Amino acid sequence: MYGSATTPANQFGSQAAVAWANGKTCTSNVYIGIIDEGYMYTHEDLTTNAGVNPGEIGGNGVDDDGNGLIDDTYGWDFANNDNTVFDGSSDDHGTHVAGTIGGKGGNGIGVAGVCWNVKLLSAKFLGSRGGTTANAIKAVDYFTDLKLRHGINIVATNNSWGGGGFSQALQDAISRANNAGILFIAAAGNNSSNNDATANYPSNYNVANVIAVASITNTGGLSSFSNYGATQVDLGAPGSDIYSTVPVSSKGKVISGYASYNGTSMATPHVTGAVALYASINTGATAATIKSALLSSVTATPSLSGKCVTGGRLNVNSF
Ligand SMILES: [Ca+2]
Ligand SMILES: [Ca+2]
Ligand SMILES: [Ca+2]
Ligand SMILES: [Ca+2]
Repeated sequence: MYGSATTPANQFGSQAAVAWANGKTCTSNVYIGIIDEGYMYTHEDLTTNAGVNPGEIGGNGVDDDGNGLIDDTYGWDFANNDNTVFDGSSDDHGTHVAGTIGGKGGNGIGVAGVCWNVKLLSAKFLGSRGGTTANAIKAVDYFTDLKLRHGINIVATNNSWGGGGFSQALQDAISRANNAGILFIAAAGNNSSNNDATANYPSNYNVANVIAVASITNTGGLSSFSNYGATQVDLGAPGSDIYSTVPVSSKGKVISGYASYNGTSMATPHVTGAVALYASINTGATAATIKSALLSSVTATPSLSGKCVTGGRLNVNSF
């Protein structure tokens, strides 16, 4: 989250803390869909930013909003087909992603996400054995439906996942999200490989709303694990040794905790948080406008030159 003018300073940080110092701390009128594991919406540093489906009354056993899902208050668990999107300490990856997007800022505890005030919603499709493409499609369409039928201001989904070959059905779902004005921000993958040569999905889907994110280190290098691609990856963002929220098992209970993770999964939510921040300031900006502003505001970075479309890294403050 550091930047050139923070203490400590790190020019290779996302510059989010510079944006905060300039008064850009987000507003809660923006929703982000997390397509991942579930996330710990009761976490001490996430609960303030836990979004709820406004059309659904929780706990009454009735599908109030008519989307076919009963009591989908915080989202839906497509992996287990139930309404508990948080199922314990195994939902650590999703919780880590959530904290980078929208850990509550300025509350004196834990971490701060790029977007201090945001509404997070969950479409869980990853479980202990991964997830299926069929459930990924349901997860993408879940948010598209919430936006189209309820007018919820969902500006982007965070997709810190990958695997499987090309799926026309998944591409069609991403296109439906595109038509609904929802950006699809995707991890480039962790195989140290070139996505132009070997396609990585979903980050390689050729739909206008897709933004593919590589990972950089705190010294500005391409992370050793990170995929890249001069035409198939858009930009870099911090993804090595990222400290964020996790659930922790302790004495038979699950409590709020923090941990450092590595991956393009961790780079991606920096971009998603930045998109949320931009959307909160530029109310009504279209997905195309947001993407264009994002990609034109990067900081040129030698390690990313020729390795991604922009040749640069996320700069939250100039975005
Ligand atoms: Ca429902
Ligand atoms: Ca209900
Ligand atoms: Ca569940
Ligand atoms: Ca905090």
